[in-house]
Amino acid sequence: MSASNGRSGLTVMVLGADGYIGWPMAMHLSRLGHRVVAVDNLARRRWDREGGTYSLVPLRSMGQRVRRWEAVTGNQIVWRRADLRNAPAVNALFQEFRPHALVHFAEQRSAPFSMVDRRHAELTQVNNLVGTLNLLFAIRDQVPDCHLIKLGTMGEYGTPNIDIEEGYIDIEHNGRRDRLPFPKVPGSFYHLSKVHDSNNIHFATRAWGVRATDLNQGVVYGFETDDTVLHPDLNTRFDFDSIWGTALNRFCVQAAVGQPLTVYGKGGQTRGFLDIRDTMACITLALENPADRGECRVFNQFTEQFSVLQLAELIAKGRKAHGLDTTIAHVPNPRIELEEHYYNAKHQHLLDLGLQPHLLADTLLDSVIAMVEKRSDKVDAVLLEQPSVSWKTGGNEVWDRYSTHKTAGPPRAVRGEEAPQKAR
Ligand code: NAD
Ligand code: USQ
Repeated sequence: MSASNGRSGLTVMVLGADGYIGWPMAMHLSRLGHRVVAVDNLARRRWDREGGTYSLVPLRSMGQRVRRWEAVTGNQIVWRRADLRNAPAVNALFQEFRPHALVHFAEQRSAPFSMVDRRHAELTQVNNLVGTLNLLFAIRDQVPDCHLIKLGTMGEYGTPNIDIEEGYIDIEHNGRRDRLPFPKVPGSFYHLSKVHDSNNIHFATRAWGVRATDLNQGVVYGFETDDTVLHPDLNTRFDFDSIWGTALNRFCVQAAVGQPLTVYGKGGQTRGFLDIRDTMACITLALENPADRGECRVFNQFTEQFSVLQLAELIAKGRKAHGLDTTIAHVPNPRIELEEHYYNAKHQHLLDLGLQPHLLADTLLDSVIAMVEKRSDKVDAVLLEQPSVSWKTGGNEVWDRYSTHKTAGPPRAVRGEEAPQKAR
């Protein structure tokens, strides 16, 4: 790859850089010496306002974050507000920066949000598919050598009763053999959007010779990286509500405020999990070892698999060691998913590239719980405990109580946001 002739100094666009993973990723790559262009349309701050949700850790605006990053480290991150659905804006970004690689986080990523109603399903799939298509066309037309590193999800596979391979499976059928994309049976309109993205990306690699790495990531936990801890202005978001908060992060908050841990149904739902610091490492490995032209490489990006009940029990055991009692509540499952099933997903490719995982440890759980304890007065108990979206009937009375606007309309300005910048 002409572009990646060294381990640093690449121009990398981090798309979705205002998000939970995108912001630490932008700092991580900047620290490694890459020229980072951070792009986001701040949709997520708007979706928070819409649903009455918020990060437990206070967030600075992107402008404040990049200024603080430069003041603390001397490294620059270029910040651009742009919407990936807007093809001219995407093309303008490519013209201005001619990226060697894209790290693409910029999607609507909540399964419950995608199940609120028809409009949210549409918003999710249009946002995610159109954004990714615009990137693929910009690569084809402007920087064909650019490496697309795309965040997919382990949930694309669902929970089949066979081992889950990394992207592809060798099949023998009626005496003939082929290597085909692994069958995918996802469990929400959000997870489906990732499958559709994967198909589009795979097609673009075959049709145009695009180089792509599709990272099927598991559920991420934790909130601190080597960079977020440098200054409170560099914090990333930490969600705890039932729409945006993910299982382990939510259980830590519930433990910290003394509420029961909300295991949905029997709790045998098994998923792949990883520490946010390992997300940084995996994406860096993908960047430094790019896919070939025309290759659609798929890595399963997680380090350990647990059932949600196992996670709850792990936390309860850890709290017991501190003399504290934690209750586990089996609440009615708002989702349609198997609560007991076989699960064995391969995740060898990133280990082969050198990933050294941070396995889930009591110390990590203790540190997350300690952070939450300091902010426990900021936790809204209803958002924490009561699921607000049912897979069968959509947004329920909790959604109705907290949501601020229920019909589609122009985005409202978010306090603390800067005026939209035109992608030049
Ligand atoms: P997040 O919601 O915190 O961040 C996503 C960011 O993308 C937000 O800042 C949002 O404003 C931005 N965005 C959305 N649509 C956009 C658009 N059209 N144009 C520009 N910006 C846009 O999500 P996250 O938790 O940081 O997840 C990042 C990615 O990783 C997502 O694609 C998600 O599907 C994937 N992922 C996340 C997890 C997890 O546990 N958090 C696990 C597996 C995969
Ligand atoms: N769950 C509970 N109790 C809770 C919350 C969740 O039992 O309080 C269960 C869910 O029913 C599900 C499992 O925990 O079986 C995971 O749910 P989650 O909310 O932690 O994660 P999910 O909805 O799958 O989505 C998250 C991210 C998404 C990412 C996905 C990775 O929001 O962006 O794609 O994790 S994966 O699960 O591998 O598809």
